[in-house]
Amino acid sequence: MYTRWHHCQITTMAGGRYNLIPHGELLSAGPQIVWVGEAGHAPDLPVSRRVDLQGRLVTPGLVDCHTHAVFGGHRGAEFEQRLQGASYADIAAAGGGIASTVRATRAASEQQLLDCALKRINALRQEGVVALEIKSGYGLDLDSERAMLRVIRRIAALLPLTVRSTCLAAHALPPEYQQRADDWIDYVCRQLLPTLHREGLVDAVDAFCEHLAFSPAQVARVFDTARELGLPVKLHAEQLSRQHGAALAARYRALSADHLEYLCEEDIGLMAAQGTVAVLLPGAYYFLKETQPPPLDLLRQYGVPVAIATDMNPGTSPVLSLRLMMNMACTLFGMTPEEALAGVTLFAARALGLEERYGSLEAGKEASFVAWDIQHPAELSYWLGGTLSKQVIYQGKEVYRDSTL
Ligand code: DI6
Ligand code: FE
Repeated sequence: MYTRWHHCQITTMAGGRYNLIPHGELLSAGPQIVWVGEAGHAPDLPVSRRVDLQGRLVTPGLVDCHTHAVFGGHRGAEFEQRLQGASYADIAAAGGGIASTVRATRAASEQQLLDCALKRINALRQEGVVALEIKSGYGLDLDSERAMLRVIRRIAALLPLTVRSTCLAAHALPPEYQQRADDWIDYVCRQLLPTLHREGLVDAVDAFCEHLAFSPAQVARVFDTARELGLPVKLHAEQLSRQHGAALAARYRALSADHLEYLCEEDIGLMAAQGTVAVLLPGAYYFLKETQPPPLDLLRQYGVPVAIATDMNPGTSPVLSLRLMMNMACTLFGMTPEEALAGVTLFAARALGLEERYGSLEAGKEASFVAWDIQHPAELSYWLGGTLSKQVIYQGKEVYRDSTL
């Protein structure tokens, strides 16, 4: 039996473009889209339910393709220190930074980790997010990484949204391995990753390639292990300095390379050739008061697909709004609102390997979409702060509606 969603404008985002249909209609069967197009042109199918969307603007459900939403504690005090002049690297060198969140995460129970993550993820859900990625990487020992990944699986079971779990054991050196980075990488490759993969907790593997984290050679070992396990990879690359992590990511056919402020043209060419998505994270750029923006014009020139994400994390991007990231991608990086929307739909889905199901409204994909009480899709990047009235449909069912509708 079919559902007919009618009386709406539709922004399909097929091919990463608005493709605005002013008088649109969508047919779904169970969780799937059967047809999208102009009202009055739908195929003749036995419709059992009609939903009047009251002239709202429909977009694909949003996808947040890079978050660290599960962690203990917060780093408000470090924010104060940074405002007084301390740098992110200074704080990390003094035992703060990622290490302080590792302490708080290890000290928290799974239930505590779950409870605070749910609050943050609900903020995203209420903004129209239907799929997201969550990384581990604040446990940094087998039991604590497992706890984080289990919490990620529980979030997926509890909420109506799709969650990809990424193991980021190569995020920072655990306190037990100071000055022994190669030993930690050894342990991650021989023990930690294979074990957590065997337990069914890992969908992808990430690493932090940076002068204050891991070298390209160390990351390559992690990627070799991921390859042996049959897991896709992605990389935090060129965020604070140029390490050519993006080239490494492309060579391993990574789903994405993320951050990329210090990315060079040669590596952009490699990403383009391998289909690696560039994930830009304007929240971290803003919060760290970075002054070097990612090379957007070159990414465009080479035809690299660009996604936008929150990077929701306690240290560099305590961001609870994906729409705010769309705005910042426009104001800080020079993206167009159409590119920003493609960045949180089609290309974000591609960065998670979920493009078959999410990212655009086309027959065969999931009926997971948002009906916004706005007139034009550029408004999604334009309005700052607050909420936009909307209803969120996930796999053919309404899962959220603002009381203001
Ligand atoms: N890059 C980031 O921006 C975050 N992790 C990463 O690899 C920072 C995480 C933190 O400071 O807690
Ligand atoms: Fe990150």
